[in-house]
Amino acid sequence: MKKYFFFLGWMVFLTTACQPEPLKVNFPKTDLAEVAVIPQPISVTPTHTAFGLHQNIDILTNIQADSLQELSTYLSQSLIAILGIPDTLLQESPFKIHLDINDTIPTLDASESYQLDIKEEDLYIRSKTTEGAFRGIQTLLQLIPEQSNDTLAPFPIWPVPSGVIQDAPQYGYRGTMLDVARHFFTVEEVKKHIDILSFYKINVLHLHLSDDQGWRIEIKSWPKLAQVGGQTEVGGTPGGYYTQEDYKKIVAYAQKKFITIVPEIDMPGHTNAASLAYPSLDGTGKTIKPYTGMRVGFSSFNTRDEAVYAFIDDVVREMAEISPGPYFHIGGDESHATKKADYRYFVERVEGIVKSHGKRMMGWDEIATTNLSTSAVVQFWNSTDNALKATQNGNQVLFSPAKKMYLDMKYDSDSKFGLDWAGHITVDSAYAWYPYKYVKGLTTENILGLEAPLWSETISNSAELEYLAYPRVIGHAELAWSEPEKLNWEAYRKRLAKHARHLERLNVNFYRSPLVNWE
Ligand code: TNX
Repeated sequence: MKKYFFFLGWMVFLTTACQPEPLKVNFPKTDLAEVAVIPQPISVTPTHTAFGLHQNIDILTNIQADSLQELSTYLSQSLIAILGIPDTLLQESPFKIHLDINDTIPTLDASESYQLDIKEEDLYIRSKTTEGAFRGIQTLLQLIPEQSNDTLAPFPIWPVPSGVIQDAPQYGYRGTMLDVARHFFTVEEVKKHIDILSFYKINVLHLHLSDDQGWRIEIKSWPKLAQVGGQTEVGGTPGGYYTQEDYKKIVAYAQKKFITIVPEIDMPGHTNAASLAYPSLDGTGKTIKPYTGMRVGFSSFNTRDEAVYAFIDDVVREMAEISPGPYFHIGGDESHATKKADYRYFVERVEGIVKSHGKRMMGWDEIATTNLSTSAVVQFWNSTDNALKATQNGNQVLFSPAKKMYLDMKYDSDSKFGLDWAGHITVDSAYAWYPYKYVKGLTTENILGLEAPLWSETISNSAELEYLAYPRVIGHAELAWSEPEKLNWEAYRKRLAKHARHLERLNVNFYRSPLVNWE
């Protein structure tokens, strides 16, 4: 059993021996139920003492598996960063964090469920899968007090309140979308976003990789898509694109944080950049020029040209090869320059292509007006009719109603960035609603999950992205994870206030909404 240990800085000064002194500490009374955890767990049972987190902690894993060793390293690195303690050194300690993967605990049925069992000298993170353990680690990181207690021992201790937490998500799909087409975001910017999202147990990042203003992913069989289509963005600034190597880096980074990347190639509308690169794709007959404005609905592929489907087959194949997740998103929104019958024909053909490459098709809610197979996922953003039509057809619906979940809507008229066509979305309005009650006739069973889209017409860097996304997406993360009976704005508001320290540590430029008394 491989073990990871924390360097015991103080010991080096006190003694050269490698045995830590027994630590007998009288912890002040703690209350696990008082700690602000977001998303709120299913059950929290305090036992009013504490686990003495300090520099010398032994992290143990119960089975030999590379994935668990990786997780153990991730946990030790996270603790080093949060506590600001020296790097690891192999050293035994009576204080142990146990990463236990166990198939037999009945309360841990779902793949993401976990249990934290926190005692004075042992802290157990139990789960059925490494994914569950990763979610449990996020909870543990939120339990660490901001300040160490330096009076309990000759070295700092961060007392983690003791007790038991049982947890599992409400929805298996808890996502957010980033539009890298209207403005390009670098690999590093996307990685930073992933770090913050994973802290709140978000498990899907949907990348909107193409639109009228830009094509952002290298397709080797059609190189001009990125080379020509990738040059522009909204406002006329230089765009950019991901090479396939870049994209793989994003996918791999996300995977380590148990986030699935969903690639979207938007079509048959929103295709000006693609048609700029290869004018034969166009179905509007207009001269294609670079587009850097903010209008929608003017472009279309030629849906009756076989060569267009050969092109799409190449694109989907190349994307499927570098996207390990189960989904491929075809867009399908606002195809106002495509005739209705052509649109239907197009979506049905493309669903066949997506399936032939082993992926499950996703599309914006307009695709519900076509003849879909039941495996397709309909992303409800605008039309409740389309959402209902989807469920009547047996399709699962991904919830992204613009009035509640569009992260690109302004908070209020003073917001520095954002649009307002779906209204202003305050932090409480984004949180205080129930997805399963939002569309009459739709129940929890019809809902695959939630996804908060961030369109990027008005934002172009991490600071602006974070201003719009945070804290609203944190509320969406709780809506998607926690049981509906637990959702309560007043209680959430108080917990969110206590998360300023976490967001500051993660260097997030979050919007300090006046509705929250930030601590
Ligand atoms: C609608 S939502 C769009 C996007 C825009 C967004 C701006 C959707 C499927 N289409 O093309 O960027 O509004 O809020």
